Amino acid sequence: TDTPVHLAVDLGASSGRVIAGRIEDGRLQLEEVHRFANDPVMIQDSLQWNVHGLWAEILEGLRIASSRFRVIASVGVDTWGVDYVLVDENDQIAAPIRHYRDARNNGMLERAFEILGGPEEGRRRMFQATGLQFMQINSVFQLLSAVTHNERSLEIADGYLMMGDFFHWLLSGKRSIEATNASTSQMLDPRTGKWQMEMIGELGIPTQLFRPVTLPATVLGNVQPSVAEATGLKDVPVVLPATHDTASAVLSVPVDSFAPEQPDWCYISSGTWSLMGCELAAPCVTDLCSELNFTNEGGVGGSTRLLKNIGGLWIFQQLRKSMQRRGNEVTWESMVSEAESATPFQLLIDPDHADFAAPTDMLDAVDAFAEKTGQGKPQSDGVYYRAALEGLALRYRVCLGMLEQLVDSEIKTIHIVGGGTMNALLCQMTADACNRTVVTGPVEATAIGNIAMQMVGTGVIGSGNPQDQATAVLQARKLVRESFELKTYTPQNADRWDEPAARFVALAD
Ligand code: LFR
Repeated sequence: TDTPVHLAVDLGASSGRVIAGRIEDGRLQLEEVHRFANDPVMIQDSLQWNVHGLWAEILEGLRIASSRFRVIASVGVDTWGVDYVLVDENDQIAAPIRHYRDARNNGMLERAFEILGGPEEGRRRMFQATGLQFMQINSVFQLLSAVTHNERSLEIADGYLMMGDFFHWLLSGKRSIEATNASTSQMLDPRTGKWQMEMIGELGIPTQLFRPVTLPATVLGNVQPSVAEATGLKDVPVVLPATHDTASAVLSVPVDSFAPEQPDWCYISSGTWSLMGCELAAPCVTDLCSELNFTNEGGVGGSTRLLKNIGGLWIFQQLRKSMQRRGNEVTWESMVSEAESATPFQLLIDPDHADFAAPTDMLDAVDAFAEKTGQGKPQSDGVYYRAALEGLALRYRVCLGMLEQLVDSEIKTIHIVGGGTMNALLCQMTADACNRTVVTGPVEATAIGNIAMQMVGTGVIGSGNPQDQATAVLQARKLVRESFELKTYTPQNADRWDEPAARFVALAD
């Protein structure tokens, strides 16, 4: 047909895809054009992203799309957060492009606090300045590591791009730094959206790397000639979505409100990570927020994503890799069904424990954790899989309690979006552990949010004024409700989770 399609390039930490979206008969229709793995590589002693491979896959996806669809209205890229690319004045990549799980970030939190006034004062100042949860993956700690190691690239670099910006730069030849992903760097003021130059400078990070941020829905310009030639896309504008995948996913939560004053719903964007939180009109930079270690990331339409980063399906995914390494080709389905038949609560693990952040082998890491916490070696594979899922559900339960405290409101419904919604066992566990109704879907929330924002930028949805994004968000969410099937999970046997929850809290402390 001649209905214009918008192309979302959606890069997660484990896989990437190119998805086409168009409105047909009042419903948003998606079509997956291309899917590929995103596997980091060890180079010398550092873990890096294979950006050349990713770029080749993106071009391939765009080439397929351009041969399949007659009218392509726009293209935009969203990615995981925190990672970045430094470019120099000759438009060349100035430094290796590292993975946030790289070991060079170890110890950088303490170092940053020290520079900013000592363990307590430094921490307080940094939270006040940025409103972000402290995690050593955050860009600021990666950059501090580069400073600490005297990386010469910092001297020649003259631009800081985050991953989505990087691919937009390759697509259009234009540099931009999009607001939602920039907010994951721990260098932005969440109230103004401006860089905290003073703090950045104090940490020894060159301030000239940072240009003012650009808002989602901005039209960057057409794909550049070399891309047009490689893909067949001609005169197609690059339109900025919310380039942080989580921001795009939250845009697709199928509710009929936007940043409500008294939130009665929360979201979990469920993938390699689980991001659980509320959408607020303004950041919550309070002592309690700092104490509970929640984050204030930038959302669409100027909203704040108050959330907690939870180590999501990462452990479950890595257990599969461990099995494969042992010559055991397990599938997601078989893992879920073995988890289902395992006895509940035999082994409790904390998905946020540092031991699970980047182990060489996840199965060994779980064994070591079980041993060290006196829980004994799991007797079947299903116990490992079940523990990975139960640990998450228990973490959600704790997080929900904190969230209700922070927003001072009762959360009635948990909306789960993203790939994790396909794991029905985990969704039911979430309803049970949290004793709340869980609504799941859409599964492709990130790509949908990406496409929706491109539609705002090109005037397909919204009030016509790209600045008025509240209207556009409500419209996009209505479109999601009318286009995709949602599923409801009602809590069952919630009280069975009380005892393990108490054990879990003791374990995680
Ligand atoms: C989710 C996500 C999280 C971010 C983590 C690392 O894909 O973007 O929001 O904290 O990846 O970048």
